[in-house]
Amino acid sequence: MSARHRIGCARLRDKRMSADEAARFITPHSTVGMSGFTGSGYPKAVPMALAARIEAEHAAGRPFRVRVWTGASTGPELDGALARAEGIEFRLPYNSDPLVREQINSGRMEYFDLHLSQVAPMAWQGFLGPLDTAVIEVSGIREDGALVPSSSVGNNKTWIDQARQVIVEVNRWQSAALDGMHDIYYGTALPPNRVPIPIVRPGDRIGEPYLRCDPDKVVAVVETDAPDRNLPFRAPDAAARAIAGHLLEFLRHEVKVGRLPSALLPIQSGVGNIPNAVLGGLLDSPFERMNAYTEVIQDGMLELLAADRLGVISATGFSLSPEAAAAFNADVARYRERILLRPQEISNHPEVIRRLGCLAMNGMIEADIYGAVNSTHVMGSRIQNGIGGSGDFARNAYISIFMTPSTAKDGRISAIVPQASHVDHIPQDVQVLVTEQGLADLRGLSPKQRARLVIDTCAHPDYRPALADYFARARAHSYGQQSPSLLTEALSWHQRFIDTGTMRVSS
Ligand code: 0RQ
Repeated sequence: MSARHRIGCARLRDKRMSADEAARFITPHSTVGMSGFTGSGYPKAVPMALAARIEAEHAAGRPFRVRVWTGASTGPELDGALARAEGIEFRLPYNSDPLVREQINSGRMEYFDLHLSQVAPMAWQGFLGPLDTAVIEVSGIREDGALVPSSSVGNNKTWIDQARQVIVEVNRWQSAALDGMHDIYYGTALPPNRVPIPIVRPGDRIGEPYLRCDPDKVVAVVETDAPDRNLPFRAPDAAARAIAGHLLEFLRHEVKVGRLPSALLPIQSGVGNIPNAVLGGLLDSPFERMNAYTEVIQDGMLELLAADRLGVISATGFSLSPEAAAAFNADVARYRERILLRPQEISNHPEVIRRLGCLAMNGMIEADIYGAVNSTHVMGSRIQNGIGGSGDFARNAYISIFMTPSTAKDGRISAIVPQASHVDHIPQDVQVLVTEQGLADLRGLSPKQRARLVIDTCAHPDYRPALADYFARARAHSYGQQSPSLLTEALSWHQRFIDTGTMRVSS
């Protein structure tokens, strides 16, 4: 495919260069805002060239690290390559790369984990500091220099606006038919000038299909032809199928008693195999044509769209298996009218989520008996990924649902604990907990009522006696009886795993 076809703007065509040349615009200790959201639409060539340059500088004894901002997680060519080169000094707002995780947890990298809807507003407010360079993957450049986004939007609008200079990667692997799918809203402002976001249905288009970009700011255009990360999904195991089953039964019941319409309310589904299994379950469900207002489109969402079970999906990026990505790329035109990719401050906007009444379904690491949820920190201190959009959706959802297998690490750890070792979602933001053991509907229950239900319904039978024993003793000896707690013991529950490698306790 000719450059003319993808790069319509003659001025920007003249700025084409190699990734190595483009990476030279990035200087040590500077801040780089990269595109990318859950492995889609991230730049692939410039970060690798930057990593090679950093390695060369380190080999010559010259320190070289940068601050990296993105939309969410990226891929091995970005986070992986830069971490391998020991090139990231500071990272925000979400990461799932194992090398980056290791460097954060060993204290070698600073990580600012924040609600995904708040990244752009914080950048506008100036709290994140100046942005030196934006590196943005697009699927094309129009004659007037406007950018056609690729498979995610994330924070691209903000990075382009705020950066001193812009490097554009034009990726031919991304389908040209993505043109027209995006909805870039330029109406956001800071208080006191904020106005309502005019979305009243998931499919409402309120913005423009392209990213505005001043061609004078563009210092380099790099052509690529490389796939998104596209990790395969595990086939749902028995636990994932059981969780999906409990959840679908719950939703059917809510429809039956008139608390949900027969097409449900717009669904939001988090990342991971269990949310994907739930989407698989919706394929055969009795609900009428549904809609999704979510942040990531995974395989299960596309299947629902293809089967006409979903009408419209509003999101900010894709997270597909290689097969689903290939199938989607071959058939984008078929989906274009029914998928909207928006900036993440809109896909995750609390006001819109609250107005639409989303059904939020997210994974978790652990929940305590009162319904506080830990989504981010294993044993209270090791970051797994980050809060991502789970907080944006959980607090504002019509029903906020969290799910996990009842045990982790081959049964050696209970995902239901006396007290969460770290709290991302307070009990008020957690209405339904689901494990393969069962579903606890916590709405309208006091903390003590919640505790009984969570222990009896969600905990694995191996851990129920110990949890029930803890709760009984807390009832007898706690300082207060609203949320009975034996503080030292509650936290030593976690310490037991660190000391002995198992949380199993005989009761
Ligand atoms: O460890 O990697 O060593 O095997 O944690 O666990 O079971 O693979 O979990 O992929 O479903 O992710 C919460 C992380 C769950 C995810 C989380 C260990 C376990 C394993 C991962 P290993 P699984 P999943 C929209 C919404 C926050 C962001 C979010 C997440 C590893 O859902 O990142 O929701 N959520 N965004 O063994 C000790 C426990 C454990 C445990 C699991 N209780 N104790 N270890 N593990 N439970 C999307 C975005 O925002 C972009």
